Amino acid sequence: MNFLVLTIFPELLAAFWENGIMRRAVQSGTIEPLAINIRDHAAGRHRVTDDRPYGGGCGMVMKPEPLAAALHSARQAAPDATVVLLSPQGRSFDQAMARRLSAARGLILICGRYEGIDERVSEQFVDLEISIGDYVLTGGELPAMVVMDAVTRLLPGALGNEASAGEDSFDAQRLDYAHYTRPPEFEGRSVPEVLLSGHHEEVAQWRRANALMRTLIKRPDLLQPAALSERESNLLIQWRREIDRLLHAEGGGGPDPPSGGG
Ligand code: 4HQ
Repeated sequence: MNFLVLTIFPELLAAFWENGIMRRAVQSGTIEPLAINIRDHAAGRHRVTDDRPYGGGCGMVMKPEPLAAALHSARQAAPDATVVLLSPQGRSFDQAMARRLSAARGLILICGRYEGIDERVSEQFVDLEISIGDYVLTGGELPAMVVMDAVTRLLPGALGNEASAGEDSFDAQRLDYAHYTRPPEFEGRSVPEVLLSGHHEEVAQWRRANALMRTLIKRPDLLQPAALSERESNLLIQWRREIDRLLHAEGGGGPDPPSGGG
């Protein structure tokens, strides 16, 4: 997949593309990334890319002409690519959107700086406006990297192991289960016994239950009752009974509080 990033700071992307799974994806031809310096498409001796806002006020706005010219050159490299603008006004990025984008013919990612880009560029050229979250950054480069990272690991061959991306917790609307590696005891804490047992079906059961419990405790908003399997509904009912039993146990006050100490 072609990733064409329009930015005034192309150096920001180099480290991202030159390391880890992104680097491997470049080497295997899974992705073909290119940063296009908007300044290279700006006119005049000073190659100015920003200007003062009409109507006054603080901050600067990215001029439309250099952006349009940079976009034109990106379109020549990838005529069928989806044009994405990274901005806080965009639709919230999530795993489902990453999945949809992984089927695109390519992505042209426009990274604004300052107060953002001239609205007419957005109206004229942008297919999709994406926000990576409700906070304000200094530029669209980090959001563009977030989108490319999430999309790349979904492309065939990018992770080496085809199963990995398909087993993602968010595709199943669940958090991941807890992971452990050696040593079997660390600072007095043991790895759950069942994971050392070699019983694959029991391990799988423990992981499903662990993922469900973590989701219930940490992100209950993810649990859609309709999306629960019968096995999961039964687990939830069982846990609720156990919690009720503990809350209404004789003595009323519940178990003794922890002693502190540590
Ligand atoms: N910005 N998700 C302002 C973001 C942002 C976000 C990008 C800040 C664009 C001009 N982009 N510039 N959050 O905060 O995507």
